[in-house]
Amino acid sequence: MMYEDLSLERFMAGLKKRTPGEVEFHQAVYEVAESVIPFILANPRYRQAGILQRMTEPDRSIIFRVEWEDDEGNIRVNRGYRVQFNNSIGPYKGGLRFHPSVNLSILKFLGFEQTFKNSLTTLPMGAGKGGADFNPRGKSDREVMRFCQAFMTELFHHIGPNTDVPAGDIGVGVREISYMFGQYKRLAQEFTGVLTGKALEFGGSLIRTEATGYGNAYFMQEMLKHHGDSIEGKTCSISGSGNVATYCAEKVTQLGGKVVTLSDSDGFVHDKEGIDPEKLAWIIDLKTNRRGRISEYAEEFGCDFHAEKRPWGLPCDLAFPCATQNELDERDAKTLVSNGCKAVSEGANMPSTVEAIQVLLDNQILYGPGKAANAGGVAVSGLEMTQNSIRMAWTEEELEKKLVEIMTHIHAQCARYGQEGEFINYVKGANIAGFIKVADAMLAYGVG
Ligand code: NDP
Ligand code: 2IT
Repeated sequence: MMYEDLSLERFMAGLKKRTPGEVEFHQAVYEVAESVIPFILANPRYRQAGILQRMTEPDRSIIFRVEWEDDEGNIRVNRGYRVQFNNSIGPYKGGLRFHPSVNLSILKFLGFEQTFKNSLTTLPMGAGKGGADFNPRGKSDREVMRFCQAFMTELFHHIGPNTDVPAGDIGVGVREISYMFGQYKRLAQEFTGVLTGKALEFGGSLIRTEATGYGNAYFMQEMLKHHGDSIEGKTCSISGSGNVATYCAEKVTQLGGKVVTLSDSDGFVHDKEGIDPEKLAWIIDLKTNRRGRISEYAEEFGCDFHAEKRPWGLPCDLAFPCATQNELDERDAKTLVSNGCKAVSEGANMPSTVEAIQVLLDNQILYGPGKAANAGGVAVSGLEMTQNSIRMAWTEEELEKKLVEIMTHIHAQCARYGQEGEFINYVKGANIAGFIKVADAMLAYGVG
């Protein structure tokens, strides 16, 4: 494609031709291209340098075999990945996902989103994403350990504290990071902060576990504050019951909201009384230690469980999708709007479909896209890297203050580039603000 021909339709047609079948990747690029192409056309230096074409091709994608032995002595084979997307503004940085659905398209969408998210944090982090089609569900600790070690035995060759710094994502929490860090340390024969989300005993940062969920609640608070409102007294629906969802629930409750739902891939619980801190502690224990199902909450606390359903059909003031991609579709968005929902803040990556986003924007719902609203997690990962480099650990108060400052700053950047009359289009704002820093660095480096 000639750069003078840059239009959304032609750009997407070219991308789809080069990456057939990568539907999640196409979706993530479309959402960015829609807002960034008009900006590029207004700023010809980006167009002439082919920046968007270059940004949508990862620096490299590494795919490898992971072989391990289960508790019965069977040899098992999985596929491991690391997509190193863009290191223009810092080492590749982004999570590892262990889930049976993992494929190249999903990791490319996540790595692409990470480029803009990491740029928005203002910290010096490039973008990457990786993982495996390994399903941790039902596996023993020893099986998870053997898998993590086998995975790291190959990943080891491709990462390093100044090269690529992975962290957690779906199916990868502190247990998995610890096994992988241990294996990296054995192979490298040195102690370096090559992963973030580590346990506190060996270089982890306070607040990292909580950061994505807390950051998402703070982003919602900031959107509401900017429009003369607050979380106080609001009925809140949250999906997911993992790392992001549970700490989002914790902070939303602290900020005065009433959380009435959480979910997992089997369905959602509806607790009309609100999920208070005591009940939430029970859920965190259920999910991180006992590794049970959210339906057990309904049995324990006597509330409703809706099997195979998502929480968006219930009336709520605020919605926080915190489970996975494409978990909120056009119909869900219409239901939220007709039930009077005021704002949606995404803890998950790309939880809303393109059609759902359009419904929310058309109805002037305050809509915080994941790359802005969930950036608190990777931001505190960046702060973990800093603490590892200076060999110091900051206090919880210092870190939470920095997290709040970063989320407030991200909101301000979105407002700066997304203001449309009275309305703030946070999608446009996040995409353009995230784009500029990376694009300018790429321009400065020249081509080659
Ligand atoms: P966890 O593995 O801790 O929790 C994931 C939750 O989402 C679980 O409740 C899980 O249910 C549910 N879920 C996962 N896949 C599906 C699916 N296909 N359908 C329905 N429910 C599903 O992951 P996180 O909380 O870390 O991640 C959640 C989201 O947040 C992801 O989109 C991730 O990319 C994003 N994110 C995470 C960050 C982090 O720091 N961890 C940072 C920024 C974004 P079940 O147990 O039944 O599978
Ligand atoms: O999607 C994400 O931003 C993450 N999973 C966190 C990445 C990180 O490096 O902390």
